[in-house]
Amino acid sequence: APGTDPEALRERALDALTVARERTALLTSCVEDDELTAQHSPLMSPLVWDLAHIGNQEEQWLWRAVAGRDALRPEIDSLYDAFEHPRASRPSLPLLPPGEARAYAADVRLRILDVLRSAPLEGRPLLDDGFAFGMIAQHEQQHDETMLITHQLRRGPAALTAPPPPVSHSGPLPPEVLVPGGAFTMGTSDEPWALDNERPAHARIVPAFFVDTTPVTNGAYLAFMADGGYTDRRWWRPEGWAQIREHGIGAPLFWRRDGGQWLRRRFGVTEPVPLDEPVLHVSWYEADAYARWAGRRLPTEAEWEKAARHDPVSGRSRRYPWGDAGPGPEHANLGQRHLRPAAAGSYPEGASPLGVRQLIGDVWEWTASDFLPYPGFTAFPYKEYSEVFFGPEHKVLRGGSFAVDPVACRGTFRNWDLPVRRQIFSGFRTARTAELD
Ligand code: AVJ
Ligand code: FE
Repeated sequence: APGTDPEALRERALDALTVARERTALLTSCVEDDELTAQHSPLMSPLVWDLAHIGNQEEQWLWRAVAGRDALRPEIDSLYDAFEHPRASRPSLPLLPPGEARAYAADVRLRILDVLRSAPLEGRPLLDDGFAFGMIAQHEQQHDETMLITHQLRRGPAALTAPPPPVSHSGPLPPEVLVPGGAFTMGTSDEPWALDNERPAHARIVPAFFVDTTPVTNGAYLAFMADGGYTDRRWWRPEGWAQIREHGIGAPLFWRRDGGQWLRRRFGVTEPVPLDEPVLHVSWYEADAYARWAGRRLPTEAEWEKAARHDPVSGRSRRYPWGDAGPGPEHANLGQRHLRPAAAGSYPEGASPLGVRQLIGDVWEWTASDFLPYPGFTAFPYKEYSEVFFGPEHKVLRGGSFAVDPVACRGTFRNWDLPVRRQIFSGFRTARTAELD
């Protein structure tokens, strides 16, 4: 298993925490302080809330739970408790102002670097393999993605820039790939920093199915739109139909029609919608409607994971589609290196054994499945990470977007959201059951 050597683990934890903090610093320093306290969208927290929440979560888990120390600022805990205050109400809370929020997060971090130098990385479930440090690095990176969503919703000139993804297309691809039927191992019991909802490993029988080789592109999605997809009730779940009617939705979020062409706003820049890029900012209802229009369906979560992890030669499940090695820039579009998905068909080196591309990175992929616990699930270390969200109201997303850091991305990683959500970096691919003969 990666990192049984304690010094290597310490190094890995230090690196993960440092990378996360550099990203947090970028996301909270590329705009003026008054923009950190502003409400850019009622869907999101002010950026300064995320910043202090990151520090507070680190204090609660690493300073108090791991190191056993007393609370540094117990009076602020409730301000940064996501369950006490809905996002829309956070701007009116007496939040720490930007300077204090930065100083608080930095103070916690200095203490934690000290804790990390001497903490035993075994002997307690929270410490085994440095889990708590990995969990907190993943937590910070998840909020960094949330802050990037806030940046995308923010009006005004661009605050962030990044080069476009590399062009790595290798010629025409088959539109779909057959994944043979049979059992595979879903979830994990030995990935050191896997979160509670990814555990335990268990056998799943998945009948044969076809899955799209790449995520659905803007060009394909435009064909659905041109065919009246948003005005034909046949394709829509009743709740999805109600949402598009009520809000007058007729295109992915951030799109705007300009004469004969579609434009999109992306991090402060307006540009023509690129036809070969995976569609982004669609709800589960839009993904579901597109799939029905195409005579297909969304893959189940088990199908997605089998496509991403099952090696038909060895019969075992890999950590990533390309193997067990962590993601490099040649494998996947991750880590906010680029502020957009790469063209469909990119990253040939990141393909699965059967040739499915871009399962990791680019866009979060909606699946057909509700967010439910695996058999044998135990909440760890707290019920509010996963358990309180289990149920039919949340749909699972898989694979991670360009905004996900590698530390919070693997073949087993599970994300979830409400089916109406569109501001997240969400896209999808479709599937169909392989008919038996
Ligand atoms: C797993 C992305 C749905 O952002 O709501 C952050 C992650 N949990 N702080 C979220 C999370 C607690 C979570 N998601
Ligand atoms: Fe959080």
